[in-house]
Amino acid sequence: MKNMPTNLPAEAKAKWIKVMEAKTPEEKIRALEEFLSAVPKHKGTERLREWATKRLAELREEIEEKRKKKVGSRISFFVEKEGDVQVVVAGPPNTGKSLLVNKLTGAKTVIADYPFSTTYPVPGMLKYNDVYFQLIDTPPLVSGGYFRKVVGLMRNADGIIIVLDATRDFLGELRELVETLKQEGVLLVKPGGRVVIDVYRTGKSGIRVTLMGKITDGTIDDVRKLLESYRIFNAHVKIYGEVSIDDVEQSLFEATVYKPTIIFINKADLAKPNPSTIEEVKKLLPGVRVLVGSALTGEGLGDIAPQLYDVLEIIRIYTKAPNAPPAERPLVLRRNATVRDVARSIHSELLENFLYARVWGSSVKYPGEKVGLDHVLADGDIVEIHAKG
Ligand SMILES: Nc1nc2c(ncn2[C@@H]2O[C@H](COP(=O)(O)OP(=O)(O)O)[C@@H](O)[C@H]2O)c(=O)[nH]1
Ligand SMILES: [Mg+2]
Repeated sequence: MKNMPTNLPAEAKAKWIKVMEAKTPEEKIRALEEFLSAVPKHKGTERLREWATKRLAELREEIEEKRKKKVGSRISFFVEKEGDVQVVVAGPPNTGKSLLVNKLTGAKTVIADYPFSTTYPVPGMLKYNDVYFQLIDTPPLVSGGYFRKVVGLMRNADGIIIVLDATRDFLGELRELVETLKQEGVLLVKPGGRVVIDVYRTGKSGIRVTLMGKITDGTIDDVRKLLESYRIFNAHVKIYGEVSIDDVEQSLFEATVYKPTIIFINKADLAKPNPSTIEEVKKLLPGVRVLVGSALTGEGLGDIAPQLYDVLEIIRIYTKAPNAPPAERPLVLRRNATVRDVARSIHSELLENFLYARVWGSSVKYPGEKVGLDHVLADGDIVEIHAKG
């Protein structure tokens, strides 16, 4: 998936922003079609055109699934996002995905001792530490069948739990799975260098670049120029690890995504997985959490939520209005979130009229300290925003 956009004409670049800004699949299709028509047909743009065409097909399917859901059909692949974070539970056939989701959330999944018993996604809710995790049970990840649709769900999710079966050759099955997912542009391991770009439709924030690593062949100003060539003028670019200017451009196309992942080796009540095989799993997926347990007996299930909390880098922020108690439900953000992220998630006007914030919690030196938009918050902080008017 590397090196997709190559010397796109200004006209095509300017159309890409419309794709990024599109909110609904319908808007996205229209924008993508327009973008595609502005991309010249030559060798250098072949992968990009292929990718865009595939994406169009996926979006059309998504609309079709949504329509099915509306007319009341149970067999729909569309899952409405609910709760704070969405986690897709996926894996080979018959590993215990449905039983796991059922045990963790109480969702009425279909559990059966034959493969392909699950034919459409079923969501359930898991609460931990005031955070609501929407877990989605899915049909098996095998080629053909529902494969592309499950991958689509994974792409849209915040995280993934891969369920394997300890009684089988789970390492071999995982190897195959990791390879196919990579070909689909879904990475389970955090890449060394990573670019995350949040593009804002409104506001006058300009282009902010947070460097938590290094740009190998350019400067922050080059990043700004690159984005401006795509007519992106309001965005937050976060750079982790070592990246090139080309990597920044690639990240605009979201062709490859990284999804924080947990591996759950299930059915430990039937077979204890070999420690050396577990080591192989860890070698295959460096940094990915590997849990062993049993959906049947409940062993290891209690570790899933805390591990999700950790790999998803979740922090909870409790907002409050002046002279009022903090909100009961936290705002769920990611590590390194700032007061600006809080203001923006409440209301864009709050950001525009921002004066200062007061913060209670571990990110400040004393309770109620006054801070600005760039203050980095910590898990459990209470934030009170003061604005004009
Ligand atoms: N012994 C045992 N059986 C399990 C466990 N988890 C699931 N199963 C059984 O494995 C079969 C497949 O489970 P299911 O949840 O339908 O798997 P899925 O196809 O991955 O959704 C069912 O007969 C389950 O009862 C487990 O931890 N231990
Ligand atoms: Mg199932």
